[in-house]
Amino acid sequence: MSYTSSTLGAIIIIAVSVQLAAAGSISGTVKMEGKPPKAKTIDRSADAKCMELHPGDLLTESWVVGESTDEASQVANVFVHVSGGLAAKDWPAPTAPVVLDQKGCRYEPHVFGIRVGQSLEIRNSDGTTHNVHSLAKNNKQFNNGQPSGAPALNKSFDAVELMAKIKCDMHPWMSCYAGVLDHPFFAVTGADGSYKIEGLPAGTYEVTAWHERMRTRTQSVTVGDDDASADFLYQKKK
Ligand SMILES: [Cu+2]
Repeated sequence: MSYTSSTLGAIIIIAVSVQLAAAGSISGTVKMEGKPPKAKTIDRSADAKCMELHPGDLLTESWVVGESTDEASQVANVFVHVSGGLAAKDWPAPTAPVVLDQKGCRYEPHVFGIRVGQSLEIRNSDGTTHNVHSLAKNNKQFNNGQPSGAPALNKSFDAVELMAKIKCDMHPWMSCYAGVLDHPFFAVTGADGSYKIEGLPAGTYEVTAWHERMRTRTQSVTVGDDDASADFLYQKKK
């Protein structure tokens, strides 16, 4: 049988509308009232290599903010995830690993999401020795030295954990955080505080934002045919 162009058009339209009905998204921006403490310059004099590897100042990463006024600041490195309302279902973890790099004596990325059972490939791109020390609470901890040029370490997490801290004992300023989930509905805010969680079936969900220096915030969000929006505003501590 041969398809006319109008039949093909109809098939394409049906395919697109099925996809739209099956998957929505939640997006928004995370801000805090006022301005956070200023990032500090890290003293790297204990390891000359770290001075070389990261020219210019190396700044603390507890507070990375985008646009910042006296009223509000966009906050990066917030882990936003669906924390309730998902139908009981297995969401197979991707076979591709999450890559965590040590570069210029800092971790890249500083905050990331990973699935239970998914491989975490830890690279050392620096010409110096790091050790990768997991302080996980729900998962087995690990502590491995990784000299310059050593092959990547492959790790994984067996259980959900919010958040598993990883640090370097050689360079005390180096830390990062992994949000370990058994589903794919999470995102980390970028430099402008924005995030987007995609592929959600229609429904009402609990969405939680985590930041290393602030308490978690949770709100209820309904995803329908349109993309839902959920902003978070951290109030100043009273
Ligand atoms: Cu290190």
